[in-house]
Amino acid sequence: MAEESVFTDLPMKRPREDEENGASAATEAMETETNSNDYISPVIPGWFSEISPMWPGEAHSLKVEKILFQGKSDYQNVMVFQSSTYGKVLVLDGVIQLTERDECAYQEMITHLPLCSIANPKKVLVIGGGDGGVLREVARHTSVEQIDICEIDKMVVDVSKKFFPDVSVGYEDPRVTLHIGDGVAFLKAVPGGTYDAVIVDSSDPIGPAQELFEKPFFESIAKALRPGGVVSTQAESIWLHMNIIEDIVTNCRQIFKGSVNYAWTTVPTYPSGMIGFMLCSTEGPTVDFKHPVNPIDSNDSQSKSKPLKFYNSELHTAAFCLPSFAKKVIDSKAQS
Ligand code: SPD
Repeated sequence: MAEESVFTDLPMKRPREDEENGASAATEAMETETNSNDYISPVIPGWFSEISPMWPGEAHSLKVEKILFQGKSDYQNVMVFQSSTYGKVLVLDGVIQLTERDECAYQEMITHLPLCSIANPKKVLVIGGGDGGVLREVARHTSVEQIDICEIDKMVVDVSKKFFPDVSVGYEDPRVTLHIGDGVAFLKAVPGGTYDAVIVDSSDPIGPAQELFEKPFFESIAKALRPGGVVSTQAESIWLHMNIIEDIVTNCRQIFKGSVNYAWTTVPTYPSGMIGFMLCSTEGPTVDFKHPVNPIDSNDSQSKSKPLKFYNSELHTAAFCLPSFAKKVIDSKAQS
């Protein structure tokens, strides 16, 4: 079984109850809109509607069969419900994190895009990703010897282990060590050049994940990576968040002196039906993300775990093809 540790020696992110003027306007707006009825839509009874200032004027809805869990951690509201058509759904602060039906697209792509782009990854760090799905995917790589994960919210880990066994199965891999704590503080304490790959599986940049989208965090990642090491981070939607993506690309271009790329995948239950990833490498051996050198399709690891549902080498290369409106903006930021 995986080891577990709780930091005592690192500064912890302050829980939301302690926030004075620190809560963002966006967070406050969301709480105002959604604090009644625990995110079950007042408009269509029996449906969950995902309402957030991050996608104003729209709200994807899922029909609820049964609410299985509702809790409030030190950091966020946590809910699990059984939906009619997407299986069980994990919701944090009113935002869908995963559904049993389409989680494979996100977890496989955010993991295999970086790990299939370098030969023999050995040490991997996951920031966030408390549900364990990214761990499940990292564990497919037989070259990997050490998998560290730093998740701020223990309730997410516990809830995933109880309600999402096919996702949290990642924790059963003996190479995994779980650290409960603030990913920003964890990374600052990592000795330079430690990891071959860092995967940042965060929620959206309001609430506990806000700092995971800021420049100092990316600087810490670059320091923690070996030369030619790779990072993959959740990088939002080209339909909804071009301003966020522009900032991330600008920061990454300044920090990662290897390559900087935006890739994307379809996820039906995420806002706008898609989500993107920033794939960057540090100075050192060249990483050509668009042409995987470490294919997992033929990897013998699949005989020990369930087959991949979504990722393959063709999708890997296609994920970097962008619609013209996004390509124009991202390429211009990448060159500046
Ligand atoms: N808009 C929601 C983005 C959620 C990204 N993280 C999902 C966690 C799945 N492991």
